[in-house]
Amino acid sequence: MSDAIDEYFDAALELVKSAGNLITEFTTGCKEYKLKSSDIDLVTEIDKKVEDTLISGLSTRFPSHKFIGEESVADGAKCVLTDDPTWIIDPIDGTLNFIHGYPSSCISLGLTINKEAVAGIIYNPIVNQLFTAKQGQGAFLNGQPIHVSQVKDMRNAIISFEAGTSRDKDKQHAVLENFKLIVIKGQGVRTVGSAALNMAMVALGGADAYFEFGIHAWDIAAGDIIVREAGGVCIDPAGGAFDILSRRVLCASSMELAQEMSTVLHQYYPERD
Ligand code: 2AM
Ligand code: CA
Ligand code: CA
Ligand code: CA
Repeated sequence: MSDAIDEYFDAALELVKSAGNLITEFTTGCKEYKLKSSDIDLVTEIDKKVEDTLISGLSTRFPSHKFIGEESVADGAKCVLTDDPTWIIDPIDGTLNFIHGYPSSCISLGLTINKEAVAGIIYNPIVNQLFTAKQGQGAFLNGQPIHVSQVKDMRNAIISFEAGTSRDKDKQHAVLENFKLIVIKGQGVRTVGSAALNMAMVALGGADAYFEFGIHAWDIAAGDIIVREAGGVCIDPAGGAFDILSRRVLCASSMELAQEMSTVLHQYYPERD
C-alpha cells in the first residue's frame, strides 16, 4: 500500500506545483470574483482553473480514483466519501486573501483511502511553503521534517480559528464567544484566513491549536494527516473522534490541550457535509 501511496503522492505533487503557477500570477490580488452562498463567500476563475487542472491530471493518471472538490460539488449537495482512493481538493483555501492580495492562500489536496487521510499537500506558492505528509512517514515543510510544539495547556497556547464565510447569527455568536474565551484563557489568538494554513501552522509548531465550525472536508483533509504526522491530534471540538464530514475540527499539539479546549469552547453544529 505504501508504494501505491508514494506513486499517487508524487503525481499529485507535480500537479500541485504546476497549478501553483496559476496562483502566483495574482500575488497582488485578483479583483474579478463572484459571490457564492453569501456576500462574504467568494470564488474566482482561478479557483476553478486550479481544481480543473488537478482533477484532469489525476483522473488521467488514476482513472479509478474519486474526487471531492470544493468548486465541483454542486451548491447544497452532500459529499460522497467512499472507501476508494479519493482526492479531496480545495483549489484555493483562503480565497478572500487571494482576492485581496494578502499572501496567505494555498492549494490543499488530501488523499483518503478507506475514508482516512493517508497523504496531504498544502502549498502556498506565494511564499513558497510546501507542507507534505504521507501515512507513517512524518510531516515536512519544503522537505525538512516538522513537529508540533510541546504546549499542553491553553495558558501557553497560540490558538487560531476563523470567522468563516457565513452570516448565520448563531455561528457568529459562537465565533465571538470563542474569541473572548481565547483572549481570556489563551496566550494569543490568530486568524490567517485559511483553514489549511492554520493546520499547517499547528504541524509546524508555530501555533498550538486551531478549531473551526463550518469548514468542509476539503478544508481539512490534507491538514488532518499533516498535523497527525507532525505528532499532533485532530478531534471533534466537543471531544470525541474527528469526523471529516462533520464540518467541525479541533487540532492541537497535544491531546491534553485539545481536551482542555473541548471542555470550554462554545459549540456550534452546522449541517453535515
Ligand atoms: P475558502 O477560502 O476555501 O472558502 C476562512 O473563512 C477559512 O474558512 C478559509 O479556509 C475558508 O475556505 C474556510 N471557509 C469557507 N467557508 C466556510 C464556512 N462556511 N465556515 C467556515 N469556514 C469556511
Ligand atoms: Ca470557498
Ligand atoms: Ca477552504
Ligand atoms: Ca476554496
